Amino acid sequence: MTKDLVYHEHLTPYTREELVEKIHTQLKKPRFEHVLRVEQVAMELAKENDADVERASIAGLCHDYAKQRPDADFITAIKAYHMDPDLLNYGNAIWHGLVGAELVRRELLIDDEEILNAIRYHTTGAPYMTTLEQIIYMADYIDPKRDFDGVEQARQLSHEDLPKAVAYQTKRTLAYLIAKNAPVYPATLTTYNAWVPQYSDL
Ligand code: DGI
Ligand code: FE
Ligand code: FE
Repeated sequence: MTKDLVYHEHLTPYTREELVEKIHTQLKKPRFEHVLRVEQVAMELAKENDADVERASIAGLCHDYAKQRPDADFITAIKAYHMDPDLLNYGNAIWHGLVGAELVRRELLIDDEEILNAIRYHTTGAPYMTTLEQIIYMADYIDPKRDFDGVEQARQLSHEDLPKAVAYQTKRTLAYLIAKNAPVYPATLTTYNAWVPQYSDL
């Protein structure tokens, strides 16, 4: 059972129960329940794609760890950890993954670079993503409670052809941002160029 998972010690010193408790203190109920669902979907996708189910569980649980932190925490972290100052031109949507991964590293004592990258890239994607990173990117998007135009197609693709699902989400998200005149973080465009043009039928 997921509840009793004890993670390998090189991934985190905590049991799943302890990690869930720590995340619980950071997130209000709807967001907390979202991360539990994302964990379950991520574990399913990990089994289907021969990826590490433990890493999928940890990354699923931690992907939105920093989502409800005040802006000031992110601004402090960007400066303290000498991150790209261009980040300061964006907001929570971009910070909670890219900067949030640094908070996860320090506060949840997770050192595994693949888990941290999965958290880092879960919103913007990246030109190269491992299977686990693709899984977290998709699991977040297809959370069973999400209901938006295209989500069924995204769910189907996620189980049939993971890289194509990544391309699908990337295209949809960019189109959505453009439609509402939102600023596009440069990594989102880089992800688009790396994943989308190879498909003629998305
Ligand atoms: O944290 P979640 O709500 O579970 O999901 P998420 O981390 O994938 O996305 C958060 C939001 O970020 C979503 O509404 C889309 C938005 N987003 C994705 N890429 C960009 C972006 N927003 C801006 N401004 N620029 C981007 O490049
Ligand atoms: Fe997120
Ligand atoms: Fe999320």
